[in-house]
Amino acid sequence: MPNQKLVDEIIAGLSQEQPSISPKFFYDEIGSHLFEAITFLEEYYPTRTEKQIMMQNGEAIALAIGKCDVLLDLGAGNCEKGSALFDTLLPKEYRALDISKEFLEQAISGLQKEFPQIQMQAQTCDLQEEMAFPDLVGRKKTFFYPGSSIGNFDPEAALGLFKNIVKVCQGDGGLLIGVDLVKDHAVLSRAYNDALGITAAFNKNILLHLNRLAKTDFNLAHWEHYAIFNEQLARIEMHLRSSRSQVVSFPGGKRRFDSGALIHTENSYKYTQEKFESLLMSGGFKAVHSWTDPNCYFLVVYATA
Ligand code: AVJ
Repeated sequence: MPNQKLVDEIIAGLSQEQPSISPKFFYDEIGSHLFEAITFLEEYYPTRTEKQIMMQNGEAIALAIGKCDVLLDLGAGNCEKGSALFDTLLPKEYRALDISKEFLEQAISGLQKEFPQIQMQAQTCDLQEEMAFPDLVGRKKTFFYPGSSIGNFDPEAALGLFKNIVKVCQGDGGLLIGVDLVKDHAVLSRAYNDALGITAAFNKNILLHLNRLAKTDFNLAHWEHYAIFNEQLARIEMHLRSSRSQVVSFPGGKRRFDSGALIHTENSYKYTQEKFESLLMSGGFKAVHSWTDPNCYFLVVYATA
């Protein structure tokens, strides 16, 4: 059964004067694979740069974190990044969280065989909502939020997530997080306008996902990928642009789009190290340790709760 709450959210977003779709809807099965393909593109530096930072500073990161009782992987997906931490952090328990449990359960059943000593559990979680872990009270938590997924949140919403994590940690544990840094605009723009058109396919695929989820009737032939760096707000914006005047229908309504009309699909905020660290501190974290790459393209931070 489709999740009525998500369907309502989609219809409300499309009905706004400035229509938008939440980037969480990118990640159906095809979208998840297209994102994985993006991470292999020469133009898309974040994933490989973060991995490089993690590998080169693994010991220092483990030292900053200390004992890890429960590892909570936010937006775990295929659990590849989270499980890469097992050998250095040695968590007793691994909690994989994501918007859909299907992917997680597959990933976890494979991992469980490889790491029988770690207790594992999949849990659905929408990071736009308040998190609570009543079954983990009193246990030291290490939250893991890699990949600059935090860039999808407005700074105010990111602050809300940080406060939520600090609250749940109860003065023990913290957050290991990766974030993309402000850099040369051409480098940023290329990362979201790759020559192969994978990012364009990733962006347009959100409409196929909506057609299934919310029974909309988007015709992909009439939408174009559009991504720009908004310097004022320090964010990449992705949009879908209507290439002609058209009407899109959904159960209970329809919407007209003029030629050139935009649907906003994603913000990807970029930070300076100073701004990001001070946002974490404003969220209530007590200390931050940061690591970057030689080009200062990406930042990994451990924030102590
Ligand atoms: C997964 C949110 C970090 O913002 O770079 C990649 C998603 N969008 N190409 C990003 C994405 C277009 C990605 N995040």
